[in-house]
Amino acid sequence: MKELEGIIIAAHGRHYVAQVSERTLQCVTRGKKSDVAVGDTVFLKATSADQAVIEKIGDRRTLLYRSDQFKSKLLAANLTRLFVIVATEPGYSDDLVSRALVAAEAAGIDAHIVLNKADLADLLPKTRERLSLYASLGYPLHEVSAKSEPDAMCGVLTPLLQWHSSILIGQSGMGKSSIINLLVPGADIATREISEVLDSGKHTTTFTRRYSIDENTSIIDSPGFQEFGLYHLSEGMLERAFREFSPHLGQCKFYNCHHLQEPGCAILEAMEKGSVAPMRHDLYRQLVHESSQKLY
Ligand SMILES: Nc1nc2c(ncn2[C@@H]2O[C@H](COP(=O)(O)OP(=O)(O)OP(=O)(O)O)[C@@H](O)[C@H]2O)c(=O)[nH]1
Ligand SMILES: [Mg+2]
Ligand SMILES: [Zn+2]
Repeated sequence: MKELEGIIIAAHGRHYVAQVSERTLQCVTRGKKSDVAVGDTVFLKATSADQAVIEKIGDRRTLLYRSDQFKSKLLAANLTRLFVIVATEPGYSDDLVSRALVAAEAAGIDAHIVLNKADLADLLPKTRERLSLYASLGYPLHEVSAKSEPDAMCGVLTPLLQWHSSILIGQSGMGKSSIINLLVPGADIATREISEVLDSGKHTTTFTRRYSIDENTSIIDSPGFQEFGLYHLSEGMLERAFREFSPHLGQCKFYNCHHLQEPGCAILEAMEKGSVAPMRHDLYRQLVHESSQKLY
């Protein structure tokens, strides 16, 4: 059979769905391979009218992934922009927000933060205050309410999506799917159809799904995460993924400084002076530790 070229639009474990022109095909990889991500360009061999085997993956522009001690898990390929979605309620974890930002930096993906559920007014001042740290680092922060101000929300986000391959990531319940359903009319229906194929169907998102908005614009919904391991990032990658470190890199007394406890460390000095947040440095320390624990 002839080779088909498609794009992976959904992934659930080792099962994938590819879009090939107007058709969607269920795909598997050969053997035990699971190195395919949503957003990948793939070359397929059809095995029936609606099934195919992934023969080859096209070159990737970017690759977003998580990892634990033993293996890495691909989140999406060819992204150019990432939105970390947080909400007034349920509460979000700063550790996870920063991890997502670090992952984006390391992958070369432009990161924004979206504060959803701004309609929950009681919680808004406190949440804004907590998020000011990221804004001070230069991450654009957008305040929206998918529920009470859907048009305003689309007005803020739609221009940011244009010409980009974007993903929404964040913890469960922050409103990622609610936002996507407003940005992509019909997304919920498409999701339900794929849920049947991939065997889920619950309210919470259980698989990663890409929607095409136009030829040059797409957006990916992803399941909420509770952890975001970054064992795959080396120390050298980590120090560059914390953007507030960059003015100080190369200024330490020792050229091979780990920025953990070394005398004359410019990053530690910056933290003492208040220009590096202790919370961010704690995460850096934790990630350096994770990096040293990697077993693959
Ligand atoms: N008050 C309020 N509730 C909202 C808003 N946006 C979404 N919600 C509600 O928040 C809940 C979770 O929304 P989802 O869109 O399913 O959240 P999600 O981030 O996709 O969650 P997972 O798929 O589990 O990761 C739903 O009950 C939504 O109705 C908002 O702007 N304000
Ligand atoms: Mg969801
Ligand atoms: Zn240092």
